Amino acid sequence: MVAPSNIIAGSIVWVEDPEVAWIDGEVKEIKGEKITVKCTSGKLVVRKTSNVYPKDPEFPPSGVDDMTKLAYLHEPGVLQNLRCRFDINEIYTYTGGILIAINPFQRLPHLYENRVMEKYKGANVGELSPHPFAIADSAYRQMIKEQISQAILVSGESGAGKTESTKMLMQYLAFMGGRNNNTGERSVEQKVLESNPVLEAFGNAKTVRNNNSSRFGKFVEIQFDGRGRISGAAIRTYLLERSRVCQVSDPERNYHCFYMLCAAPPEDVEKFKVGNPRTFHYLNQSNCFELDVLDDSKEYLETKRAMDIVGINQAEQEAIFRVVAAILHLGNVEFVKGKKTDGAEPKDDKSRMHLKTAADLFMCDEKSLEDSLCKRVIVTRGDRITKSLDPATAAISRDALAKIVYSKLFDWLVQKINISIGQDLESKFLIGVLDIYGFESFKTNSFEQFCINLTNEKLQQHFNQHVFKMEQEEYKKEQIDWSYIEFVDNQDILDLVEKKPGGIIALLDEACMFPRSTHETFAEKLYQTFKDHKRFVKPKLSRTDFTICHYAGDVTYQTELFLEKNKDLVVPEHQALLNASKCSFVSSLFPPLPEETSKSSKFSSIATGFKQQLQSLLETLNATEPHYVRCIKPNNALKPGIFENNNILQQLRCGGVMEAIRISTAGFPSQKMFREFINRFSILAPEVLNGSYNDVAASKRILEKSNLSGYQVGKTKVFLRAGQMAELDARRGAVLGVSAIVIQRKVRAYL
Ligand code: AD9
Ligand code: MG
Repeated sequence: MVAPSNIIAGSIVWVEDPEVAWIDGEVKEIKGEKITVKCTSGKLVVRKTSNVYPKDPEFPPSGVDDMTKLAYLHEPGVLQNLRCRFDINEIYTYTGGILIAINPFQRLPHLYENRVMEKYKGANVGELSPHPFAIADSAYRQMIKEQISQAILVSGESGAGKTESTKMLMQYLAFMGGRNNNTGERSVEQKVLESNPVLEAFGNAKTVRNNNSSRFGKFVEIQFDGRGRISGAAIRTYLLERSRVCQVSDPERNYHCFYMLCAAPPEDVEKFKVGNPRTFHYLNQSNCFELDVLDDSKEYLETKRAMDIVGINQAEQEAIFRVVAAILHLGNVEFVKGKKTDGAEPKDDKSRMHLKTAADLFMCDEKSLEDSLCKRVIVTRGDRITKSLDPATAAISRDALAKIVYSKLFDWLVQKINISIGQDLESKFLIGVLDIYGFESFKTNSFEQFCINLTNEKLQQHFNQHVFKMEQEEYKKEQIDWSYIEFVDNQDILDLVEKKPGGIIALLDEACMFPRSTHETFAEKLYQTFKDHKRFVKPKLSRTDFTICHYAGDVTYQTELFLEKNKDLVVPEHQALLNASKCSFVSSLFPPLPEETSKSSKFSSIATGFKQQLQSLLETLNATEPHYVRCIKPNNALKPGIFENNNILQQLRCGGVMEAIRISTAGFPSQKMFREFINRFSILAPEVLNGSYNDVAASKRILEKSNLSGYQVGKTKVFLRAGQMAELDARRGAVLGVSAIVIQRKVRAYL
């Protein structure tokens, strides 16, 4: 490849740089395929022509609010634009229809005030600065106008700002669709908004990546009546991280609610028999107890207030916190080998005391609690034999009880909120907002990452289908000349994971059903089955890991805990114990099981359940018009003002932003029906309207006269390249004598 004609000696260009991703410099020499560039860092580098990109000499110092307006739309240009904007606290930027949101890691209250919402109400996308309010407004108006349900999909890695963006979207939708009610009763939208602090108290925790990390996925479906008023809502949650309840690594924390309860007013601390969080094993495995940004005692009261609003009454609140406290005490029960038998028993008086407190709080029998932790009943050929567990197994049983109780508690909260808000079964359409974990690739990746990355593959396919396939199909239908742009379809990865029979999940379920399977036999089976699959790799140095080549990069999974984590099993002894609780709340969490399942403790698969949940989510999404918000985390220090180029580029690639940019430049972002086009632009060639005229010929004539190039005329529409609509509008504006700038601004809505 020779140098692009616009690159000559003296040109200012971008070249790749290992540290800052892209650096600018001046071309010193061009020799065949090689270009020598003097970088602004002072370094002289030689690069292949194909890796050198022109830098826009006229680049506006504060960037552009839509990437499609960049004169040179390439990776370094995109990065430079985001950076310029970030430096002046312009954290939102469009890429055609996608909103890119960079986490500022500082409060920017002026961006989210009520008067800002007022401003966005009814404004066209593009008329005002990019903003989640603009996306929510456009979804709302499209719903009303076209009478179709909408979805806003918020994605990004942990700490990128998904939950904060989701809250703004919900706040705006509540503002648009709220009713003025004077009945004194809480409105649907109030309940919807207040569900956030409740779910965050029980489902969020401090992690290394985010001080308020959501450990579950969430889809909030806001239902509207025929007049566009909120009439109901439903919250669906996905896969709460259970292991955190009994296992926390420094410097992370357990779920916020545990610390809140320890910081409650003295009378509550006494009532629930809690105290210093440092005294609880489930909390003191980490040295982090307090957060600078979160006052646990204030949050306790706030959470209770929010619980009031969503319809959780005082008695229920008391039972909920009693269960939270019981879990803390349960965690402090340690086991040793008994003196009389080999079976486990509580280690000492302290452990006995915690066991008693846990039993009191669960309102169940102390001895039964001890037995459910230390013993198992085995039924063989009709005989019931009681077997004692060794201390290590008893500790595992204790943790299993804590996890299942907590996860049932969380599910109860979600269900309660849903009942209290109320569903509108007659609702005409809905707007769904999805806040779900982004792609994860860590040093060690387990079952959770496997499920999270499956989610992302599914959503990526949805995104692909929407942005790419729809676009291309439209071009095909219109029979316009269009060299198809390549995009990586990920159906093969989905097949590898999901196919039934034979996919990874199916093999995992099979392994879980055979008592003699281990993670080694599971891994071996994967290696045999997928040895020729191009998305599956057996890492050279491991006997039990496997690598999946995901759309966003390769991830190696450790199979060690896959089998255990996939089994959604309630130990029958735990079930029986809590079902017998004198507290109706606790016993309702463990309703009696049907005869059959309680006997055989039938295996139920978490991965398969999750796969079905995703399937149903996708079905909902497929019936909606999607909108996308891509959140970006500018640095791993979680600090304001730091913009890490390489890190950000990686996120733009994983989120499909670079691909979307490619199609919008390679393709035709502006499309107009002939009639509309002529109505709008005949002013540029008034002669076309003389006598009887033909739409195609008239449109062609207008375009020819405008001297644009690269556009296409299809069967029913005119297809314009990026920026051409603005160009035509500016000329139209000039003819009309209207300020071209105003017109251009309006035109962005069409891009
Ligand atoms: V996770 O996958 O749940 O771990 P999220 O949800 O992507 O993650 P979150 O919205 O919780 O991230 O944002 C992380 C933190 O960044 C917040 O607690 C805020 O302190 C900060 N943040 C995010 N967005 C904004 C914003 N628009 N303005 C100010 C923000 N601060
Ligand atoms: Mg979150």
